Amino acid sequence: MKKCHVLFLVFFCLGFIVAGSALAQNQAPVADAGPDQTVPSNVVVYLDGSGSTDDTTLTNDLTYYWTWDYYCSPKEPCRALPVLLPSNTVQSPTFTTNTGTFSVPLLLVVTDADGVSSVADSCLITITGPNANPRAVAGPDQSIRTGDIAYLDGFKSSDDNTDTLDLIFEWTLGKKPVGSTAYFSSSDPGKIKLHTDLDGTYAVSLVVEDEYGLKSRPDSVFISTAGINMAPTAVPIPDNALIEVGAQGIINGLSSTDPEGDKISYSWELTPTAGSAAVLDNPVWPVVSFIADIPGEYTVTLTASDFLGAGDPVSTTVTAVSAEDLAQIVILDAGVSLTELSAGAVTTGGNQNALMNSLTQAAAAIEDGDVQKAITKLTAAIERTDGCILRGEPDGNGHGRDWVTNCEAQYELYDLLNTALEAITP
Ligand SMILES: [Ca+2]
Ligand SMILES: [Ca+2]
Ligand SMILES: [Ca+2]
Ligand SMILES: [Ca+2]
Repeated sequence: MKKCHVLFLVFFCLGFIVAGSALAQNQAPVADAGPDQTVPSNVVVYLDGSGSTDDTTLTNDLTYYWTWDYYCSPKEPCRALPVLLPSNTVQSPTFTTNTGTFSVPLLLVVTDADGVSSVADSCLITITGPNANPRAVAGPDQSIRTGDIAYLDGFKSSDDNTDTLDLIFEWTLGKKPVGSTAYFSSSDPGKIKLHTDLDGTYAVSLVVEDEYGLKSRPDSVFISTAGINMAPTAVPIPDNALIEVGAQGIINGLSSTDPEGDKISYSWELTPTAGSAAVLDNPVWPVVSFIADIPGEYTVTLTASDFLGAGDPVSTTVTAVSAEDLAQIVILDAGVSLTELSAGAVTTGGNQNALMNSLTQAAAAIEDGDVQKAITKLTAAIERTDGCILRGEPDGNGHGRDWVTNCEAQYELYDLLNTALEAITP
């Protein structure tokens, strides 16, 4: 009796195990209706049931059944829901959204080859209404130097349902200067570079497209390069110079300017006086020099260029004369300046005349070849106009009192008279 119970239990338990094994061999599939989707009206929606799985039947061999989870009632008016294409029994059907705004779940049930069905999975389809066109914003008009790059940014463009970063950007170069080969470059479709080459106006338009293929109106941006970048102005200094034969003529171009602050390059040309063998030491430096080997006029021409090209050439002359001529010319210049001084710039009219006499006598001594006398007269004259430069103010009463009492006037006369003195001093 006891043995019989045991046997019965064994068979009873075995029966459960066999039955359990049979059930475990085919489990129900699992449906996956794909993600929820929010879409505008009149667009094609793509459903995706390919995430469904089963233990015994391959995903592609499952039977699919999609239905809208929607029932009309006295409370809920009946709607015409979109028809799934090509049918509601394929893995991934499509449908075109109708007008109106609503949210309706879409259910997917899959069935395996043995006829075992899944629990329904749902995705929520929300139709937001008409799809608005995106708006293209190509950015403000620009003025740049010819040859520079215009940076264009379309990321101010927007749309009702497509993120700006997901818009499709189409840039078009329309109008451009005749003969231009300007071109776009870009590493990011929303931001492009226009490489300009000629003076003029470039018209660029932007069209953006949302993820449902709806395009914006074109937005235009104008890039102007006409006359924006001016050539540099060449300024050779000194304006006109007088030097002694055999001396170095030095011309400085560093005062040249460019309106946009562009880097300036220098190009110099020397036209020496007839018979001279003078050459410029380095005609592309900002400062040049040459030796004035014979008396005469030397013309030095500076052309200043920026990265776009040359400005107008500007010339200056350097006149080379003998030491005696140089001394006489500058003494003459000093004499002219002295006679022009107002009463307030000298001690007395008598002193002004006395100083003038010294200059006249110095010039005459040079003419006569009496260098020592010329030096004496010049030295005496210089003593009457040297306080400001040597001591900071005109010398007052006493030996060497200054007859010229205006510092500006002193500087000019002192400089001229010393040039004369240096020229004739052996
Ligand atoms: Ca199964
Ligand atoms: Ca849109
Ligand atoms: Ca410039
Ligand atoms: Ca003095």
